[in-house]
Amino acid sequence: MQIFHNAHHAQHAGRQEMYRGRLVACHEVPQRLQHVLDELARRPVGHVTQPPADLPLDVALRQVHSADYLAFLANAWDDWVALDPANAALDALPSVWPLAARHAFRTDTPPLNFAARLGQYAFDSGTPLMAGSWAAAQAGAACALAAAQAVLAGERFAMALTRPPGHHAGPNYMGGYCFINNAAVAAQALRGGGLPRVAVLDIDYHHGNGTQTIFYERRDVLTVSIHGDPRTEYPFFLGHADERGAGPGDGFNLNLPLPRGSGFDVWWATLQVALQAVSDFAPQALVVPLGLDTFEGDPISGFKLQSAHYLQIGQAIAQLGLPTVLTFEGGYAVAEVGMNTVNVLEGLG
Ligand code: OKP
Ligand code: ZN
Repeated sequence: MQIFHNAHHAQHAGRQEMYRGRLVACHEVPQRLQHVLDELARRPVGHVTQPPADLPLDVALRQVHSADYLAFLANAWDDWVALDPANAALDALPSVWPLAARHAFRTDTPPLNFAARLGQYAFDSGTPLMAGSWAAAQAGAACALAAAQAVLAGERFAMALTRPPGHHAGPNYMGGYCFINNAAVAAQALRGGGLPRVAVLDIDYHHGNGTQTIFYERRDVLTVSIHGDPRTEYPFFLGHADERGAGPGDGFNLNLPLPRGSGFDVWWATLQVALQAVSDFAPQALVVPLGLDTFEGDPISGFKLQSAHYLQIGQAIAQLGLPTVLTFEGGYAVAEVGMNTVNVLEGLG
């Protein structure tokens, strides 16, 4: 398999995220990716390479994100520093939001103040934006695009090995450590390459709210997600079982929330439901937003999967028989994330 590695990922290295009234050290750290690369050096299950420089990235980004959001991201760091030169020493975090409520706040008159603009385009205060975040996110999207192109060219498996992750980023917002939705970029590129139907199977601990929303009204991209029940788990405000898609996309979104504390037996049984839904859709390709935060040792998540289970998960994905792009999402047990990731890749066969 081809593994496209984001050589620019470390330009994004947030210092602190807001958590329950205090700033805590970021969980989504550059060492996560380094551990995967180190494990791949020990167990070379694929060819680690970098995306070509001449990809049509801007077009690919505009197919899944709005132009105003992309312009916001491109200028965000400069605007943050312009707000106050002292901000150059700080990560940008939002602290005010246009909460959706009747007769309350307006977003039809875009604010000029950057602190307000940050709140307009970010849905949490856990996603620090810094000088290199846009460059790192763009280079990551290039990995996703390259992985899709590799699959279109006949590769059975390809992976975008990148951070920051992507599955929480929506059409016009960042959040959940995510800026650009790499899985959506890959799925859309597979569609653009002429495949009529593409399925997304999100197995990160957290609901892939961004991917769901991007494809919610479409029947050409099936989105399936197994995740912690949003009644108790992040991102809280999306990911319920009754979200089935809308308009022409009605019936083409499947959420399989599980209680915090679920172990492998219930997770595995739920995976069979997800795999059956993917099979029934009869797609020509699959995208797997791969989070390793289902691991029992994950510090911010609540499932209890063990390292050996990731081999089985890889095998089950491979048994679908589909050309598959994987994107690297969560997984915050940093010392184990390399082993668990490469276990999935080894299981693919
Ligand atoms: C991103 B991905 C924990 C607070 C939760 C957001 C979690 C984002 C997860 N202290 N903060 O889906 O792994
Ligand atoms: Zn996650």
